[in-house]
Amino acid sequence: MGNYTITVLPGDGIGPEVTEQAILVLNAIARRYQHTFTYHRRLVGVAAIEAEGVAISDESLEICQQSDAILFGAVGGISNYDGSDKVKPEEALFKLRKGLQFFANLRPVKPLKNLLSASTLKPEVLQGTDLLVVRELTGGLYYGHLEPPVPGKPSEIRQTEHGREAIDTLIYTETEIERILRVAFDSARDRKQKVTSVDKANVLSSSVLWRQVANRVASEYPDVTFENLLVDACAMHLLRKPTSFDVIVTENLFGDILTDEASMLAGSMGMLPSASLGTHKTAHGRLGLYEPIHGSAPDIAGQGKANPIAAILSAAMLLQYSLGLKDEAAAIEDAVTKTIEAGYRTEDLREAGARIINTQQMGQKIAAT
Ligand code: GGG
Repeated sequence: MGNYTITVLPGDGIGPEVTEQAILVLNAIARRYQHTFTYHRRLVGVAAIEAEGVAISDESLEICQQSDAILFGAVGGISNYDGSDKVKPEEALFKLRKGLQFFANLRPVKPLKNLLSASTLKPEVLQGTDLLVVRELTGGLYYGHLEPPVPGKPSEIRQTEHGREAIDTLIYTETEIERILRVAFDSARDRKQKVTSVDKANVLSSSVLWRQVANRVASEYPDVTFENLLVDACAMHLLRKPTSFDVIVTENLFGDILTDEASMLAGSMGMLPSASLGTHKTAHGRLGLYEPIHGSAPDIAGQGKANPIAAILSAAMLLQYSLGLKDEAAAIEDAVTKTIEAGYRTEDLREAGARIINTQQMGQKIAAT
């Protein structure tokens, strides 16, 4: 029985509709276990740009920092990404991650038994898949800086005497690499004791440093099986033999791409939750940001087609990691499994014999289970 404050950032596109279902489920948990969740709703992304002129306001950032946890939907509008947007809605996420130092992004991938046939992979290849991608979240190409550094400008397109050129920089300090590797090794100790560090050390200097640090940290965890793997090989093995992985640790952009690929092992992008954690402490544990890995999918927004399960499982991670409510988190995971076992599916998981329901109905089914 406890009182907790949760900042809710629904965002754009399908963000608000999936986040509402996560709140419905959290409220069911609050009733069952007699907790009080107080929600502070704030604008982010396109919604914030239109109302406040920025992707996330300083006041919203402050409210996030004061709360026990942050529940995030998705950001992004209809854009052709040709540089014509004055302010990018995605900046909200980058500011939150950097500002609150959420350097570790945990993305579990565990296909549900009854969804094995929903994947494009054969069920016998998927059977037993249970992996965790630990994505570094506050460094790499997302946050590189120009030399000399220009504040707030990780990259640019510039005019030279030979025409235009574009520059992005990929920078990692040894400290940044070491702290994310330790998250991976510590996580592996609670799982199947295996870590795969993914890099591109045959090409990138940042990956050579990454590999040197990984080898050193690995030597401190003799109980954990360790391997280095090139990112291209990892992309292939995820489809060939996903059961060979336990914890995958990798840099920011590789982690973003590999987890979109890995989501198809679980049947859909709409199935994968995530937790972004740092070192900021709260009265109840660690401050964290919880969001589905999918984006705002503006093409299906408002049609009831979005799968809220990734958002609902993100709420379960919020209970576990930030509020320390493990039984309550397990109750949500159990309700999701049972709802899927009962044959209910959203549009993204359509298959023969499925009982197709909409976003809201899926939230209600899970909340009532
Ligand atoms: N819920 C995830 C989301 O909104 N994704 C949009 C996005 O811009 N993602 C970039 C990233 O996660 O690095």
